[in-house]
Amino acid sequence: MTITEGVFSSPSDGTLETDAATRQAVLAAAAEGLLRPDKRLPAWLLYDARGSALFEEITELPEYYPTRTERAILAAHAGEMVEAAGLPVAVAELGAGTASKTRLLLAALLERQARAAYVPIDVSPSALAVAESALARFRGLSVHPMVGRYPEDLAVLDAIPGRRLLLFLGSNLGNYDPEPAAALLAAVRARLRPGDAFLIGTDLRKAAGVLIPAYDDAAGVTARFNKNVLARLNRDLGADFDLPAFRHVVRWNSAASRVELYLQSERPQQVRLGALDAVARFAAGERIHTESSYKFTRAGLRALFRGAGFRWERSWEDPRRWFAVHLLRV
Ligand code: AVJ
Repeated sequence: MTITEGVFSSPSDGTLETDAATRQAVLAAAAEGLLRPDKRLPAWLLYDARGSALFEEITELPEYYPTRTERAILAAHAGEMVEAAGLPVAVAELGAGTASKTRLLLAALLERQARAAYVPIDVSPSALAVAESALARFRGLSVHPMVGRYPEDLAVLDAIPGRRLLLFLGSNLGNYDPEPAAALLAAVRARLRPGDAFLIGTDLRKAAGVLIPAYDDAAGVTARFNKNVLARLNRDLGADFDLPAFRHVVRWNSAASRVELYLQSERPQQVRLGALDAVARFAAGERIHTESSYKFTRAGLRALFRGAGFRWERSWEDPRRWFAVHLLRV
């Protein structure tokens, strides 16, 4: 297959730090999120090179069940999943990261078709570089990494000819509030063609006693992951956040069915946002909302998928029913 060159910004040429387009988006996010009473930052900001490496560490924590649960579902059913998608197929993935779980699907696919294309799309060039080198030993696989965000950069899917299997794993959908989540799914749906398949992994609602430790681990890795967003703003924006003056706070919001991550200012302080030529003011105890991680119900998911114009085909779950992977059609 051929993919139009130039559509992709390759992670292997140039620096692994923030590119110009991403830097503009960082500035816009800080301007919009930090100069207001209810402070917030978009979750994608967490994934610079260090944030992506810390997230990989999170996936290995004993308390963080989603990655190993989804991996077990994929390990048990990868063959069925790719066959259900319909072969031959080219694979694309939103938020691919290092593609550590995707390798199970790609291996199952390459047992059934000799050659395959894989287009991992991610905001983190360093994570994509890891994915690319890990996949180099997969015979017959051509990898075309793409640095981008979604829904903004979904047009890249148009360049992939033939039947496509689009992956959206890791409950990455859970980072989106209900309205943007519905809009993202509708935008994905609009890019897919008849015959394409959409495989999406979603974390399910469960006891707060399981959820909270998954985001507030004993080793403090998630706290470092969360605070790293401030280090990123110091670098990309020339801000002067004092990291020790902020505390990692995790809440389970049952009404909204989401885990909420915050950075709480431990004292009154002013932070200069260099490139924005502005100052963010914090009262003692004031928080920045840095991430939400929605936990879905089956009924909620069915409504969300249907509302976006998808046809649900089947789901796979782990025995504890903590996580689900769904195959959807246009
Ligand atoms: C990558 C969005 C699925 O919400 O569980 C993990 C991110 N943040 N620990 C999640 C995350 C803190 C993760 N997702």
